[in-house]
Amino acid sequence: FSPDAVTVVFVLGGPGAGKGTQSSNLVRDYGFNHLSAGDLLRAEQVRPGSEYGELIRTNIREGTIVPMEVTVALLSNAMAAILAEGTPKTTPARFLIDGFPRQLDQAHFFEETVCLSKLVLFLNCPEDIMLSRLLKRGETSGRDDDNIESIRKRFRTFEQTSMPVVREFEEKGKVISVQATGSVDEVYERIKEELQAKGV
Ligand code: UP5
Ligand code: MG
Repeated sequence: FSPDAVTVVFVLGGPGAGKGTQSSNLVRDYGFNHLSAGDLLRAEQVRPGSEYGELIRTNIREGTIVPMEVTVALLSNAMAAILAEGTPKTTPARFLIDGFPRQLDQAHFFEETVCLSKLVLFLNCPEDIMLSRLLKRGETSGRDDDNIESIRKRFRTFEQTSMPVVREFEEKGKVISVQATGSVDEVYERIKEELQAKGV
């Protein structure tokens, strides 16, 4: 597909910051299509015949990052499928890409081979709050990485590997940073205010 056909907003933030939750709000109110890199990887992990199942499983459990070729292919295929349906709610079609890019080389590779991002929504949340959200979700989520060992590893990867991505986009003036503490509604109000200020 042509880069002109799409507007991409990356949604970044630590594990449990609320990327998926707030993306759902934005889909409802702004006509975005939501693509969660983690959800796409989890679906690929269990897809019969996938050659990446074991690779994805191990990386998710260890909180490390799946090789970017796998993730970028899943994302661009998902975008192409939505465009091929021919029913985007807006022109250009708006995509929220949640939980990607998590490493500098992924950001560069995506923007060189798929399209440039317009904005980055960064959900800024302290670890203690993310930890309690994830432990609570872990009681029912069935996610392999919602346990204390994996959560600690995810936090480390986020700080060491993913925060540099946020900083690089910040230097380019693309980041909307929102405090992700408080209730879901409070966070969403802050997001809407910031988007309005940016003319989205
Ligand atoms: N919740 C949300 N907001 C709340 C609020 N304001 N107040 C109270 N509770 C709130 O929310 C987490 C939980 O908190 C939920 O129970 C929610 O109800 C509650 P959610 O919206 O799910 O947060 P999110 O930021 O989406 O958390 P998630 O756990 O999905 O973040 P991760 O970044 O850890 O997970 P992701 O699925 O993106 O990635 C998983 C793994 O996949 C990675 O660790 C990595 O191994 C792999 N991966 C890659 O390798 N490459 C990629 O590009 C992407 C992923
Ligand atoms: Mg998520």
